[in-house]
Amino acid sequence: MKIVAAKKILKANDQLAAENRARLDAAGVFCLNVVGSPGSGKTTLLEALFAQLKDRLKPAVIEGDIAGSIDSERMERIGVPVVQINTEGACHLDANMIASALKEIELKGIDLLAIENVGNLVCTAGYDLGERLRIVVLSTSEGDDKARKYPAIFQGSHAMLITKTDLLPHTDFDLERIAADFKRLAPEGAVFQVSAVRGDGIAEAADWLADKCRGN
Ligand SMILES: Nc1nc2c(ncn2[C@@H]2O[C@H](COP(=O)(O)OP(=O)(O)OP(=O)(O)O)[C@@H](O)[C@H]2O)c(=O)[nH]1
Ligand SMILES: [Mg+2]
Repeated sequence: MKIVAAKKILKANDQLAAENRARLDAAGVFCLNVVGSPGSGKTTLLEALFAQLKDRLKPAVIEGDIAGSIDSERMERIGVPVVQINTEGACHLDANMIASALKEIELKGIDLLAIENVGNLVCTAGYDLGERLRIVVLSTSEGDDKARKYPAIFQGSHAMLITKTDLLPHTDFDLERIAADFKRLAPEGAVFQVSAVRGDGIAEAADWLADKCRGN
């Protein structure tokens, strides 16, 4: 019985996600779902990408957190329109939450809607939000075995952004190992190596994202 119920929830989520996607497509808004562990660098990466893209794209953000509005305040500080979702314990966003948040966003004039999911490599994998693209953020301090241990989240992602490359000299993180594991799980997936604090690799990742927004 429980398995059937879980399937029903996911089916209902898929339906709502399709509606979100249709709504965003109709408004000409490209939607990006950013997933990764707590502290992997998702917000810092978005800040760096938005700075790089400021003359090319007008972004908005939905921030998903269990509690608080720290990341939304960061977005407000850089002038990006933002809606905060507090999941109050849930370890992932779902399409219904996004549908509610969309009611609070003026989509006119927005090119890119980035959704920063709740920091989690497990639960976020099962929920389509209505995005066109999903990127998984993995920092060099988390270990290069994560694609083997949490394959689902890597499998469904269009790109893996390896963050905090400035810390590489202080870790045993093997870039080749994680890239090979990701390629096995997502053969078409792109891989970027970035340091958001130093700016390394941000231009390449931003160009790729801008291309995707243009439908390339
Ligand atoms: N050295 C280094 N630190 C970074 C980099 N990117 C982010 N950080 C630091 O990592 C910590 C977490 O960064 P956030 O961007 O808040 O991480 P997050 O994934 O958004 O975290 P949650 O939203 O809590 O899941 C902060 O102290 C950042 O300054 C980087 O490229 N290099
Ligand atoms: Mg964050």
